[in-house]
Amino acid sequence: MGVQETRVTERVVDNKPTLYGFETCPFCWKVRSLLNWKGVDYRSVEVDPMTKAEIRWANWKSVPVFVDADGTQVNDSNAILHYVDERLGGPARFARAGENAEQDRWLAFSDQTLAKSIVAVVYGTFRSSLAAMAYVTSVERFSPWQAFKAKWLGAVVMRLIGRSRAKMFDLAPEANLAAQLDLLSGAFSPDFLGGSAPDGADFANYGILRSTQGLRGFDIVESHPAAGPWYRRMQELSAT
Ligand SMILES: N[C@@H](CCC(=O)N[C@@H](CS)C(=O)NCC(=O)O)C(=O)O
Repeated sequence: MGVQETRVTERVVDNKPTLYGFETCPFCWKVRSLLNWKGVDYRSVEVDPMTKAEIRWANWKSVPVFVDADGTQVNDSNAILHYVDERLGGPARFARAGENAEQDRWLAFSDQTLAKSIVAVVYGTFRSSLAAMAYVTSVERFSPWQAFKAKWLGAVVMRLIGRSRAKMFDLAPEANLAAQLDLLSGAFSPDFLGGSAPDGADFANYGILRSTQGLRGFDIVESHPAAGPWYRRMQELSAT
């Protein structure tokens, strides 16, 4: 987790900071939105979701993996947000881990609560799970046969994961997502979690929600009286 000691300069594309990820990964959207907002010129490498061959070197099993232009490797989305903010795209715009308890709290919320809440909704029925996997397999790097397998098998597996995520919450998935958005938006002060400008937690939570655009549950985000307008503000300023 975090910044790695060994430089991996051979993983840098075009001498630019390089993001290894999946197009549909919620945790990758966190990083993309921050990189865009800070105007960082970066490259993306699309990782094959079945083999993850493109990150076999990384000694880390999930995406995103970030490699700075000097070969510095950073693992885990929240750690990458801090690294990018501290090192790239001009002055730092928000506090580092441990310096702002509120930001730390909402960064953790993005992974521990919001990400799990959206999975419970997106994969809340077999039909929605199949629709999500149809989308995922149409945009990710799959061969036609892999895509077919991943769509149907993935829909079953993800439906089971959706069910297990739903069990983590007292409310039904849709009501739970709305309640989590109530909680999140209660912390806007007034426009963003960070105040009048976004902080790391805004990008973390926005990124998670951004990955649901076009999928089951996105209407709950869009129509939420406070989270909807905040989502649109985040989308506009990050141009994602
Ligand atoms: N805590 C990690 C979670 C990342 C994560 O779960 N990524 C998923 C894609 S959305 C992944 O790579 N899953 C494949 C695997 O874990 O094998 C982060 O924030 O970066």
